[in-house]
Amino acid sequence: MAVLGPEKFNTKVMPTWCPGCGNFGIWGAIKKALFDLGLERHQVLMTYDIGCFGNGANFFKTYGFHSLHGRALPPALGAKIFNRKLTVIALAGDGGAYGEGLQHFIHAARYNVDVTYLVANNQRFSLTTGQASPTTNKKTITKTTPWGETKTPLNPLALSLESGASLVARGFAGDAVQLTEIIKEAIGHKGFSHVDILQPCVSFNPEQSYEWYRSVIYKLEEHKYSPENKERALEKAWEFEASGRMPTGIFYKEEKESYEEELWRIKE
Ligand SMILES: Cc1ncc(C[n+]2csc(CCOP(=O)(O)OP(=O)(O)O)c2C)c(N)n1
Ligand code: SF4
Repeated sequence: MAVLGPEKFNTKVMPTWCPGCGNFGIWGAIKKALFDLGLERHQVLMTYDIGCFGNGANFFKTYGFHSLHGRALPPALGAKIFNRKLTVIALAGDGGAYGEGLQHFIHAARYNVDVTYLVANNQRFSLTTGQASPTTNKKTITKTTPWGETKTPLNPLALSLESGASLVARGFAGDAVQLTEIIKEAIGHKGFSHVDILQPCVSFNPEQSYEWYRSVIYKLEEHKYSPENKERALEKAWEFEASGRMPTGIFYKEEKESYEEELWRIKE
């Protein structure tokens, strides 16, 4: 019998994403990470938001739960707290994660439940055809901001750092090799890990293209960066606003007891 590679996490359904969508790179990186970690399909639960990235519910062959908009985290946390053997990954777009589901994000980070949260950040509500999201840049013209976005974008990495996430990282959908390594570290980490993934939406966000990202990003691991210091991590989280350079990699990592570990220890 043939030994299956990362394709063992494929369903029979082919992705319906637009040709060139950044979600393809993320899809491949997640499957490779699960495979490299030696995980089997029955050992993994993936919970999904609503949206283009959330449609991954149809394309990953693991246990799955397709939740409501902004609600990928509640089923993930519930499952992990009561079945600590499961590897639990929650997936959402920036609209669901940082808009409708913002309170779940802050509290999941604060609780430090051992769940990996992968957010495909394309700076738009894309499935509904490109409205401004909480990470859309100021002055951007979209269907909901015809005269230009007036609000200041939210900084997701600074928010999860301040809220207590014990691993905080940024990846790029156009660099599947680095993204795979980041996802492996996030899944292997005990505690709440948040990976914000720069995801080009070729249909509704012409500004943040693959080329544009490649012109501003650099890798932390190539600059002798060490992720133990939260103050330093916060500086890195604000670096693009300060200097126009955008780091990718692991920003922060801290070993601390997870919520469910502590909970069950106290009970026992
Ligand atoms: C409570 C609720 N509000 C709004 C919608 C409509 N809706 C469905 S998908 C979507 C956009 C999702 O955007 P995002 O979370 O950024 O994911 P993307 O499509 O960009 O991957 C919206 C607003 C919904 N399904 N439920
Ligand atoms: S609309 Fe954007 S995010 Fe959605 S599938 Fe197309 S390119 Fe991807």
